[in-house]
Amino acid sequence: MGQSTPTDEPIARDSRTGLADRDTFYRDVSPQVTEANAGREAIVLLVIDIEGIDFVLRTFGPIERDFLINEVGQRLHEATGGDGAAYHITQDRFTLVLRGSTFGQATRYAGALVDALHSSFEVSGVSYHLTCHVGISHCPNHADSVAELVRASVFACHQARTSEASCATFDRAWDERERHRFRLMLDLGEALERNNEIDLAYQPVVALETGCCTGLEALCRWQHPEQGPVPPGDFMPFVEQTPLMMPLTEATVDRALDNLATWRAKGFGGTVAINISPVLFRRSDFLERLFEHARFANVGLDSLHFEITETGIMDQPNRAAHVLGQLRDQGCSISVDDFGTGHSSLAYLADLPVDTIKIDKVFVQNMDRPWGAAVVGAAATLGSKLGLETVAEGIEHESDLHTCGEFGVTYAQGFHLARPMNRDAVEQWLEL
Ligand code: G
Ligand code: MN
Repeated sequence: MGQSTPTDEPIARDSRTGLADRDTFYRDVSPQVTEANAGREAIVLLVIDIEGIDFVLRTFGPIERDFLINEVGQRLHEATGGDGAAYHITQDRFTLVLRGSTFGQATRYAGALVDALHSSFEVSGVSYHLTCHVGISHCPNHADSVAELVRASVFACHQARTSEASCATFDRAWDERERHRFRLMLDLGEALERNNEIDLAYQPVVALETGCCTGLEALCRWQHPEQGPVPPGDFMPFVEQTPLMMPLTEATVDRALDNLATWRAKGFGGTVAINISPVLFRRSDFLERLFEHARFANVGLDSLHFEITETGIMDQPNRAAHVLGQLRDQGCSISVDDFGTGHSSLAYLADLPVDTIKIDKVFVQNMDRPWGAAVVGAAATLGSKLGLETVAEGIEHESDLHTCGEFGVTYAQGFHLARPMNRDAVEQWLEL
């Protein structure tokens, strides 16, 4: 008695919840992690992320927010029945530490916590529902430090949110995938600065009636110095979420226009098509920068074609219509890419400033089935009624050309006609 050891120190309480605070959490859990690492008592960390607290702060104010947090803390405390130690570590985040627990017990606790927070809260006389996600991780299985254990459980919360589940256990493979993507994005930033790893492949588009090539679609290829070729599907969806989308598009436009200028000088009369991500429509300088790049190239803007996915257009139809209209005013032509796979309002298509519909390959490759034939036929008819041209993508057999011709499709693209090719191979293919 009288001798003060760390565990005798007064526990810092969060004045809003009555639960122990973040400093106490780290102080308590550090020795438990050391024990677990030494092969003694394992621990499980549950992180509970609450959504909706900030809404209460901005709608009702800080007093109501604190009242709500206090209620949440009380429910968590009651739900654990004193078996685990609950802490309040940030405004929207609580933790529960379970000692010697198995995953099965942890999952049951997580379920109990979710249930406890499920029923509504009274805030200023209003009945209010919160959403929560619980992430679970284990020491020593998933982490060997408190910081790493917190990271693992927070990551598991993200897994739960992404998969629309209320709770999830840390998944190392998922974590590795996200880290890999993150490293790829860092590498892509450097690759764009070095300007020697991103190359373009070109895939011809051919007029069905004449068999002549009227355009080339530029497709990005990334030759990673260590990993070799990275398929576009492995990096494009993630680039869209970063500021790298604009420099990547600018590099593509520069390269494509530079190549096209050479081919035009040798007698090629077609266009070059660039796939544009609709996230760029939100940049106020998008068009200005694009036109600036085109001015430096030795070809007119009417030789530039842009492809935008149906989903990309329909996610922000007014903005898309505005940007596409400006591109068209400058002489560029536009395709709706992957037509048929998105949620398209057909009425909207009639007013959209576009020239061409690219019918998605999933339908073209299933024209021997009633649904494939129905979509290709309907898209061709729709195009012709609206005064739009149609391209059938993914042509892999001679017979597809014939069927598309019968439907009245105007252009075709696919491995049967030509695979995406590098610059030299395209020149040979075009016989320039
Ligand atoms: O969505 P978008 O049209 O931009 O997709 C182009 C992609 O389709 C490219 O990666 C290209 O390699 C691929 N592709 C082009 N032609 C064919 C084809 O005939 N069959 C298949 N399976 N893929 C193709
Ligand atoms: Mn495309």
